[in-house]
Amino acid sequence: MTIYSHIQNAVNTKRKLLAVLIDPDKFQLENTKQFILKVNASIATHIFVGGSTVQQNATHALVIEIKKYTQLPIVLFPGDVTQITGRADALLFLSLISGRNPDYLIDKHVKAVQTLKGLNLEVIPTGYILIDGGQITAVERVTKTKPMVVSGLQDIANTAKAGQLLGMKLIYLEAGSGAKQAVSFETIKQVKQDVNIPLIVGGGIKSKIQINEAFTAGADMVVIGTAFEKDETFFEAINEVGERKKINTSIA
Ligand code: 1GP
Repeated sequence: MTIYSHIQNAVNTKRKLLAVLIDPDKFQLENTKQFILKVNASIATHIFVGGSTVQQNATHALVIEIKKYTQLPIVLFPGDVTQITGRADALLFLSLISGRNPDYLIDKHVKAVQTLKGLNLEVIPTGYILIDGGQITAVERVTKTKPMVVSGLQDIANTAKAGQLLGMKLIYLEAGSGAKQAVSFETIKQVKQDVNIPLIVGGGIKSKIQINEAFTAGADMVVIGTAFEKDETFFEAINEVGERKKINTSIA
């Protein structure tokens, strides 16, 4: 079974998913074992690897190291073509549909094709929507696109719907790593109402209350990076969010 069908399956059976995001640029390779053992013992269901700017080969080396210690699916969340490695299980093929920069709408994807040839990597087309999180984040800086304004609820939902109609398999609502304000309850709710593909939400989520709020609003998967980077005791805190219901991670 593919990573995507596992996600769909979780959505259909109303199981919520949680991804721990590891940015190779901010992570010490020698900490991998102790960090991943904490991930394994938590309610996390996926490991995402990626960042806005990552040194060449750092992602590949990190994914190999992570794989030694976990059965959880490793999904690439790349800021750039150089972050693609066949050692991961899947790739979020992100098109930044909230922006109008052709580089992040299609050009990076064209450049990725040569790298993807011959790799046994599940590619999941994902509509990536940057929403104002109260400060300028790395995504905005690197992609040179403006985030969507929080007040434009219907615009955000229409953007997500357009992504679905273009054939994208996931929608990712992103407030930006370390955002002051996470994606709002109303935004998640509106998008969930208008699209019927799995919905990922990330950026600035750093408490159990916020995780539950995102899930209640309609997020199928929540992504958290900074909160774990800053304080690994957060792993224990989130375990009270819900019972661990691990999805079957075998890949057909
Ligand atoms: C960023 O959505 C992710 O791309 C996670 O954000 O680092 O704020 O958890 P945080």
